Amino acid sequence: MRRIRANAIAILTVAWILGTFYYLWQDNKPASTPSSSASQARGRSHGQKLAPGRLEIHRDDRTIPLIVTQPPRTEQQSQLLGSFDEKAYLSAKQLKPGDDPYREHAFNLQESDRLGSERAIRDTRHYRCASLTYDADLPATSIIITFHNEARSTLLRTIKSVLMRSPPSLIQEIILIDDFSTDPEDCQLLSQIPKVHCLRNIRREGLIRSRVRGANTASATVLTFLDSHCEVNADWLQPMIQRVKEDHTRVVSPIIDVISLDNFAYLAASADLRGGFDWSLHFKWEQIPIEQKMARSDPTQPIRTPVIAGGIFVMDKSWFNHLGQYDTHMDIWGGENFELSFRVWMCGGSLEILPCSRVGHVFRKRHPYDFPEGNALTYIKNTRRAAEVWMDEYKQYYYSARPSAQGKAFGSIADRLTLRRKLNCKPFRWYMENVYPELRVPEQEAVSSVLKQGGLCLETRGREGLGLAECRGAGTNRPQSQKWELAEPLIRQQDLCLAISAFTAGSKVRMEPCNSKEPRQKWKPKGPALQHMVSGLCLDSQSTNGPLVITQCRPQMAGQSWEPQVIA
Ligand code: UD2
Ligand code: MN
Repeated sequence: MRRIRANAIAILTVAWILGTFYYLWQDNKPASTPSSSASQARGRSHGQKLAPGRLEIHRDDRTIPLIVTQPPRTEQQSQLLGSFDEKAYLSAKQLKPGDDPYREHAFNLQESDRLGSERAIRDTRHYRCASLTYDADLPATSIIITFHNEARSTLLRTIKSVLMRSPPSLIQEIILIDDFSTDPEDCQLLSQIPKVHCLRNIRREGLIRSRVRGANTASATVLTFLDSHCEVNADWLQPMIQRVKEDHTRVVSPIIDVISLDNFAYLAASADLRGGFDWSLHFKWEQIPIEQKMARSDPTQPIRTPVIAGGIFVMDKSWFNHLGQYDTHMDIWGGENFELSFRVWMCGGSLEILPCSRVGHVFRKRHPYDFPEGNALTYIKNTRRAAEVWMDEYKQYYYSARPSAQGKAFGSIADRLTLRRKLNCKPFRWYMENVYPELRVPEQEAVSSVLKQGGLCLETRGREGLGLAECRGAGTNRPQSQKWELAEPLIRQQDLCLAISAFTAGSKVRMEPCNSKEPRQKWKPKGPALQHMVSGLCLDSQSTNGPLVITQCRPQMAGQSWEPQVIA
């Protein structure tokens, strides 16, 4: 009896060990079959086990549901693709053994090909997004995808992800613009897929003119632009069309998730970012300003953005046309996102990023294609056009940040200036003040002057003191104590600035460490006088020997008359 029991325990133990080994072996099996979505998801999810359906992971005190989007079943698949022979399309272009998988597309082509045309990706939205509802009668959209020598596997995955993860009724058509790729079949063959149309440029136009061509043939009332190496995520389209339906002047973007250019893992991007730029017109992602972040109680709310990245957005077609589409004198790539963003904001619209819409994109480190006029010159031409048409007096900062742009050809902008006038757009100053106040205006280049009153000069005495004294030296030989920089609103001498001691008439004026945010240090010219901006009182020498004070402005009085004279 005892022996039987011992044997039974031994058999159960062995079975348990074998079972465990089998389970672990299954779990570590590489994702080799592209159609096996469960193993795909597992392979790319950094150790979290994902399977189609709803799972939950527990992190700290929060429960985060993970919804893995389902690939369609085979019969759905054949309906989606019509007569298109996917296998033949993909296998006609294969990486040859020994080829550098990064050479042609600046991403790992081998990995992209291996993934096949569909895969499950993680639903990267905030969990609250899944419970939002949208109007049942949303308008359909035309999807516009322009490409130049895109890899077949990434292009097809872009299209299939749209067909798989959008309500069919919202997809009016998918318009591909083949921007004179080497092989016309890359595009032509795809038009066998229902709803997919292919337009081929007879010469290289660049993405800007190609998108305009696509938009001009679109039959839906809403346009959706995508790059040719994207994967759209669950419910990506409804939030964007909803916002545009509610207000046609909104131009909306998804959060752009990252598809790794090395292993094609689908990675969630931060939901706290918006689009920004520096004065050289270089796009960057930046944190939402802290006050806005604090005010966001609902993570599903749209994020206002000063600019969009450019590739992925939804816009009402008649609004796109009304606002002048794109500047079609821009070539190949770059700058069009600034031009569009400035125009939308300044001419009565708005730009936003919708956190409940997610689209993955393969971000690359270099352009895989050539620029007929050279990369740098093209970027300068395009951004110069944007700066010249839209940035008013602020364009000087663009030129200081990008000195090489000066003197470079950028063509005629007469038509775009006419458009700006016709649309009655606001000045760039308005954009700076209302849309992007966080963009710091560079400090004015300091010019040294003397501040003369009659034959006397304003000078510093000791660390804090001030007074009038005979002007000494000439030109650059002036003593340091009589040299002033008028860097509005500051009046500075090295690191010290002219400041009032109190806001009332008669208060003394002295020197203190500069701080451009300090109200006591802010001045502006008022005729020949220097007015303190906050108190409204003017710098007054009263008598040549007395202390400097602020008094009621009477610019015609000798004691308030300051004549700045630039030192050569
Ligand atoms: C970003 C945008 C891109 C565009 C660009 C600035 C995203 C995700 N991408 O650069 O859409 O706004 O900034 O101009 O926001 N293409 C052509 N013809 C050409 C060159 C490119 O059709 O001569 C296609 C290309 O195949 C791709 C799209 O235009 O589908 C954008 O080009 P990209 O992917 O090289 O640009 P990207 O993502 O670096
Ligand atoms: Mn791209």
